[in-house]
Amino acid sequence: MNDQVTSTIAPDMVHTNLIGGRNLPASDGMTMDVLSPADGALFARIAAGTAEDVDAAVRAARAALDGAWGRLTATERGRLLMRLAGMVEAHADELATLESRDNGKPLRQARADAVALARYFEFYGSAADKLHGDVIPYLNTHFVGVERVPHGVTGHIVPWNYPMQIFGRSVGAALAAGNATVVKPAEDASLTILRVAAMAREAGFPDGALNVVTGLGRVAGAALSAHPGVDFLSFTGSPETGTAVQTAAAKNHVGVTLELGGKSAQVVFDDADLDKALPVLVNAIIQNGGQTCSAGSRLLIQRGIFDEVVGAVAERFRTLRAGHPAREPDLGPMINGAQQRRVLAYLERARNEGLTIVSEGVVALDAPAGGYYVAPAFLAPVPHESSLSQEEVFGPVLVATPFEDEAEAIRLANGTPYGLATGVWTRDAMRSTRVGRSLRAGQVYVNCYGAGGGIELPFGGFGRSGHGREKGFEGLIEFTTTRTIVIAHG
Ligand code: TXE
Repeated sequence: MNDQVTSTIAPDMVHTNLIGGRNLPASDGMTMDVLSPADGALFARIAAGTAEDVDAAVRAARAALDGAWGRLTATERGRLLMRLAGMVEAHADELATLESRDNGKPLRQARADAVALARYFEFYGSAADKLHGDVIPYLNTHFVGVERVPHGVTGHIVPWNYPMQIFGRSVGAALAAGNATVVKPAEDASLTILRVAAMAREAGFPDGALNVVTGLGRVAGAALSAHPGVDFLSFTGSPETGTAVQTAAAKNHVGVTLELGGKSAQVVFDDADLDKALPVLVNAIIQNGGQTCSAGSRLLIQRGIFDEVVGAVAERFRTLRAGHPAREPDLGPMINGAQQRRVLAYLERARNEGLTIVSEGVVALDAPAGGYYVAPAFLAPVPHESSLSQEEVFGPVLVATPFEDEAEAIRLANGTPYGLATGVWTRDAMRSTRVGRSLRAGQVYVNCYGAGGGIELPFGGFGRSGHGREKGFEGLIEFTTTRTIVIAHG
C-alpha cells in the first residue's frame, strides 16, 4: 500500500471508489498498488477502501432504493441493463485489454469474459419484467398474492479470476431484481469493474444503484459483510473467507450465496469418444491457468484405457506454453506471487510424496522474468486420498486416477468435500443418465464440459463448494424474496 501517486502511473490509471455516483478516494486517502501479473510491474493504483467508505456506499445504496432507483419499474430497470449490455459489447476490446493487463489472462479469454458480461446484462435485463409472483388459492373470502421483491441493499464480494463474469452474474441479477448494490472487487483485479460501473452511470443508472469500494478483503470486504445495512450478500472466493463472510452475515440475520470453488472430476469411461474428449479434458484445466472454480482438475479414467488416455493427455501437456497474455499463449501467468507459490508448493509436495509428473508444459522463453508463470503439470497415477486429489490447487495442475467400474467412478467423483461440476464421458446413454444423476455436483456435463459456462444455466455447489445458485433464472430469484398479501373481501 502506498499513499503517493508517482509519475510512473498514467493519470487514467489512478482509480477511486464510486459511491453515490461520485468518484471518491478512500476516506483516509490511502491507495493500493496494482501490479501486472505478466511482469510484476506497477501500472495502476486503486483506493484502499475503508469501513467508512463501505458505510457511505451502503447509505448511498439505501438512498437510491428510497429514491430514483426504487421508483423505476421493472421494465425501466431492464432497459438500463440492456443499454449497459450494448455499451459493454461496444467496448469489449478496451475491457479485454484492461482485464488482460490487470489479471494476466490471455487476451482472447479476457474478450470472451467481456462478451459474457454483456450477455449477463442482456439476459438479466430482458428477464427483469418477467419475474412475477403467484396467486395462491385460499379461502373463498380471501385473495392471496405473492409478490417477488428485492432484498434491498445487496453486497457483492468478487474474486480476481473472472471479475467481469462474476460481476455480471451477481450484480446483473441483483439490479434486474431491483436491489441497490455495493461491490467489493478483489484487490488484484478491480479495474474492469470500476470501468463498467462508470459505464453504468453513462447508461443512466441513478446514482447509488451501483457502488464500488475497492481495497483489502480483510478491511473493505469484512466491513461490507458485517454491515447492518446490507440485506443480502453474494460471495465468490475461498472456503475460508466464505466462512468469515457467512459468519458476519449470520450476525445480521441476512442470507448469503457462497460459491467456493471445487475439485471437479472428469469421468472417462472405456467407451468414450476420446478424440472428442481429449481437447476438452486438457482445456478444462488450462483455461485461465487453472484458476477457475469449476476447473476439471481430476481425471478419473476407467482402468482398461488408463494408459492410453494418460499418454494422449501427456502428449498434449508437453505442447502447452505459459506466456505473456498479449501473445496468446495457452495460459497466462498466475494472478500474483502468492498464487504462484501456492501452485509450486503443491507440486513440490507431490514430488516429495513420490508422485509422478508424467508430463509438463513450458514457460515461454520470452515470458518476462518478473511475471508469475507456472508450467502446466500432469501427474498420474495419483491416489484418490492424496492432497492433490482432494484440495483445490487453483493452477494448471491435472491429476489422473484409475477406476474399475461405474460404482467406483461415482464414489471417486463424489469423494471430495467439494461438489461444483463434473464431466462424464461415455457413449452409453443409459449410463450417462444413471451416473449423471448420481453425482453430487451443481452442474453435470455429459460428453462436453462447460467449465461453469452458460449464462443461462444455474451454477453453484454442494458441500465445501458453497450454497445458493447464480446464473440463469435461478440466479435472479436468489436476489429476491417474497411478500404475501392476503386480502379479505367477503
Ligand atoms: O481468496 P479470498 P484468495 C480460492 C483458490 C485460491 C484461494 C485463495 O483456491 O487459491 O481461494 O484466493 C475478499 N471478508 N479461490 O485469497 O480471500 C477478497 O478481497 C470479506 C476460489 O484471493 O476468498 C476478494 O474480493 N471479504 C475462487 C474475495 O474475498 C474478504 C476464486 C476472494 O478472496 C475477506 C478466488 C474478508 N475477511 C479464490 N478476505 C472461486 N470460487 O472461483 C478477503 N476477502
